[in-house]
Amino acid sequence: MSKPHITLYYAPQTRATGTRIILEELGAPYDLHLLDIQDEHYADAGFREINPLGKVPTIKAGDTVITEQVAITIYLGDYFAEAGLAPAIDDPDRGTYLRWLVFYAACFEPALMDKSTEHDPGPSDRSVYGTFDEMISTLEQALTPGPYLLGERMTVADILWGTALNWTMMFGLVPENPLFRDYVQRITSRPAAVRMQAEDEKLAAEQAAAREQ
Ligand SMILES: N[C@@H](CCC(=O)N[C@@H](CS)C(=O)NCC(=O)O)C(=O)O
Repeated sequence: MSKPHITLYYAPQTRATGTRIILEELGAPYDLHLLDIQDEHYADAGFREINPLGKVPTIKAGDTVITEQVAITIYLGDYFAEAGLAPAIDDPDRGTYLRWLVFYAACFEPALMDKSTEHDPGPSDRSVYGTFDEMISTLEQALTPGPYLLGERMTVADILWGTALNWTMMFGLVPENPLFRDYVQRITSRPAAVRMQAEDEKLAAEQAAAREQ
């Protein structure tokens, strides 16, 4: 069966950057649909018909719309399985892989958003992620001994986590420590991430210049 054509709805220097790095690491062919999310009208041209939240990353795989970084990551890792960056469904590592991917959306992001908006999640036993510190120390344990979430085996989950820890440490939301710093370095120094970082800087500058016209 031929693979569906992938279109990535994209804005530079956003959560979509991690998804684009994943596509590059997988060697997957894709088209880029560029959006300037700093332009208040960016979703006017029909993007909300595709994703009612107007958020990136969003992908279209053939006629199927997939939103949410984690869903997209799982989908792409499986669809481009020949790249060897996702444990198959019957692989003993599959459960751990899914665990840390879902932890990203279900615990890490809510904890960060609460922290950045100074929202009190309530007592640990009522909060979906426990406390912020418990969430961080759980992540530290997941990355110990490393070098990746599955030990010696790197997967698309590491690309998601490595790029996310990079921007969240940069914004001071996640405490810097040698474990996270080395992990981020391991992911962001890979050729795909270096290329996309440079490309993002160029795209962001072009969008800023176009906004000023
Ligand atoms: N839950 C979404 C969050 C995506 C998200 O927040 N994307 C931001 C960019 S980093 C966005 O599209 N913001 C544009 C807006 O809401 O106007 C996911 O995990 O994919």
